[in-house]
Amino acid sequence: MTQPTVPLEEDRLVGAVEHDFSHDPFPVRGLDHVRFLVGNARQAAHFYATAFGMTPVAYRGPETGCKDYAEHVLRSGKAVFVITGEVRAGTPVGKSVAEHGDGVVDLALEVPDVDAAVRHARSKFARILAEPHEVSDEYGTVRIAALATYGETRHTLIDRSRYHGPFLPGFVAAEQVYAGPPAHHPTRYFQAVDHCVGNVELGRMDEWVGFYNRVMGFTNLKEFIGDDIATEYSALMSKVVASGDHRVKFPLNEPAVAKRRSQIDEYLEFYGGPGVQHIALATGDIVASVRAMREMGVEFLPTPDAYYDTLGSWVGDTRVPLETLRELGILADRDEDGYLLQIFTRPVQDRPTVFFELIERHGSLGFGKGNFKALFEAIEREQARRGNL
Ligand code: TYF
Ligand code: FE
Repeated sequence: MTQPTVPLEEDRLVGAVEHDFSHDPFPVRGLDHVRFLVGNARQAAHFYATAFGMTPVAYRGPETGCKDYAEHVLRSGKAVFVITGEVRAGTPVGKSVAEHGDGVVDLALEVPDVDAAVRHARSKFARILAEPHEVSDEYGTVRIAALATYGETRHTLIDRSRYHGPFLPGFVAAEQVYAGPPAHHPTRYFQAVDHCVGNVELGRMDEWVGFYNRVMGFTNLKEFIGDDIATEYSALMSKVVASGDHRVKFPLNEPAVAKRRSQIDEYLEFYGGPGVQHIALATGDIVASVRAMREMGVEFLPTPDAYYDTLGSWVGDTRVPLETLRELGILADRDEDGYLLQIFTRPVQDRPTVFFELIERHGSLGFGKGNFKALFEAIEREQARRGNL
């Protein structure tokens, strides 16, 4: 089973590569969805529909026989978010939100064989949170299991090859009350999830990299933030693991001891433990996406003018004129494979925890190493604004 030679636009955007799945111990088709637990799912779903231009596609809640929770499913291209909140007191969702605030609790993976994946994970001593089981409704059957990862985060594993409903069994199609983005906006602000970043405790990054190597057969990508960058200006270390064809990429951060308080320590304190730090969204037109999202009230980290005074000399020409990058605060980086454009939002809840990145790749398979200095300085200015530096 090898990839088709003409990749989908969404796959090109996230930098997918050829991969021979027949020797893969834990084949992964891609990220199935990202699940958020929030205090008020109805309002959070409204935010992702309006400010992030996502389309409501499915729902379950008390009206559909799901007594304790409301779950709103939204899509933008291949990216699927599930926004879950409790509808009565005393559920585990409420307990999680009370402790961590709004956050990401599940990076669900689509796999071709749930049983084989769990068998492999078990042989590598992964913690199995749900054994393989089937769930059905009138649209078909899915096979599902779940593995524990850092903190209280999990990876649900889903084989949906025998299912054709709006999302998963039990969900109904969303009522289309939402008008969609204004006519002058792109119909989608992003096409897929590019990567999902986890923050783990001091000294535990390599353990979690090892977990993904062993349990999922993920390989390490070459870009990492080591001691050199950590002590100079960032106070964090980072390594990236990826699935065979790189559709799924998980950078893992840990705090580093440096001159300043680490942004990762700030996260760990305010989230109450390890968890998902940021979700990067792949777009084919970052300028249109940033303009649209800004107009809808999304706040991006400002980049100082001085960054753009030297940018041209090392990044060279990009699709977007330097003046437009400067106007919108978009960062650019180039490596031997090509370049990328990226920008980061402020945290999207009151706690300084989860935020988003928009990324437009042109060949580069990196994560913006050339921007780490400018980016981390911007994050530290925000940390100082919050009084947490
Ligand atoms: O995902 C990445 O590696 C980049 C850079 O706290 C980055 O987006 C790394 C750590 C961090 C913020 C951004
Ligand atoms: Fe990132």
